[in-house]
Amino acid sequence: MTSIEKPNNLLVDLHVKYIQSLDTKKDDLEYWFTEHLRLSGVYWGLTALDLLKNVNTLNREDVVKYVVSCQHDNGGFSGHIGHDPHLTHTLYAVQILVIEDALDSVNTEKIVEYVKSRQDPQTGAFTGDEWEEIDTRFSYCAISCLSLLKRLDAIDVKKAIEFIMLCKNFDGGFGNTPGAESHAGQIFCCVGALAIVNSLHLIDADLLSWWLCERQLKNGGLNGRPEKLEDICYSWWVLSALSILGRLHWINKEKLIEFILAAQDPESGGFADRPGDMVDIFHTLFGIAGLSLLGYPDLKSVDPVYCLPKYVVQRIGLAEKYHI
Ligand code: GRG
Ligand code: ZN
Repeated sequence: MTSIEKPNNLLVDLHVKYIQSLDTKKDDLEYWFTEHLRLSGVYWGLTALDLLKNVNTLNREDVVKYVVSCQHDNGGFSGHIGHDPHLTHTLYAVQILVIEDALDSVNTEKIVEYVKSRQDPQTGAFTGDEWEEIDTRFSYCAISCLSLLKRLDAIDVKKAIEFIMLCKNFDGGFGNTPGAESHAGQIFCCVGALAIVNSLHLIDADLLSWWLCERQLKNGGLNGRPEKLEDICYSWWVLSALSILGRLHWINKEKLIEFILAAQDPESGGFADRPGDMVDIFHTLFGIAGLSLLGYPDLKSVDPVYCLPKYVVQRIGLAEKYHI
């Protein structure tokens, strides 16, 4: 693609059509290769559609029925029917149900039990599933999920915070486990989780925000750590953290908007990881959510902590409390 062909405005109708088309591609090999990600795809697609003011494009009844079919006896949700439950998919399921205002369609007490069972009482860390991998991603999933269900009382929040703080590095950032390199994805998780449990004071906001705004490259895009390539999804992982820390103005917004818009497919809709690459639904959500954080016109506002439309978070009565 030459620079002349790069889109410079948001192709709303094409994105809606692109997301809608994903539902009907069951003959594609790609559909079966990504079967384990089906529930995530629904979360990414539905959230993107809602931000684009087109939430009704997906049939509510079908969406809710599908989510319900992914719940297991232990309360957790899997990425598709017949797969194993996982904490990440459990959060996505709850997020979808909150968007659709349909939490009453599932057994939420069972979800609480499942999330609680993933916490190690000794360290406060969370495992994603029965394979017991530990990661700050899972701390976020647990805390966000229980906060949406208003059941943070079910876990040891103090211990959960202690584990997250063990993953803090000298550069102000966070890694996936203690001692691991800072990465913007993990930073979103740790800052988001700390925001939910009113512990942003534990972060060195200036130091971390400096590291985050250094992620912007000459082409306007953001990378996830030093010496890495720019990628549209960091428009979410980096910007959400800067937004929670009240320092979104530390990056060049115009250049980033230009970079994000250039990653749209001008023919079939959707966003790629960077201009010229193939689109996918993951980068489509994070391109749109990034633009929403940047105040791009005609988009609903996104909540930087829950990665849900703000009106949805307000509807369930969760106060916006992300102030350092
Ligand atoms: C509700 C938005 C939301 C998230 C749920 C699953 C999760 C919680 C968060 C994931 C955070 C994370 C680790 C994001 C990073 C994803 C990513 C682009 C990984 C690529 O890492 P590398 O090392 O790529 O392959 P780089 O860019 O460093 O080369
Ligand atoms: Zn990416």
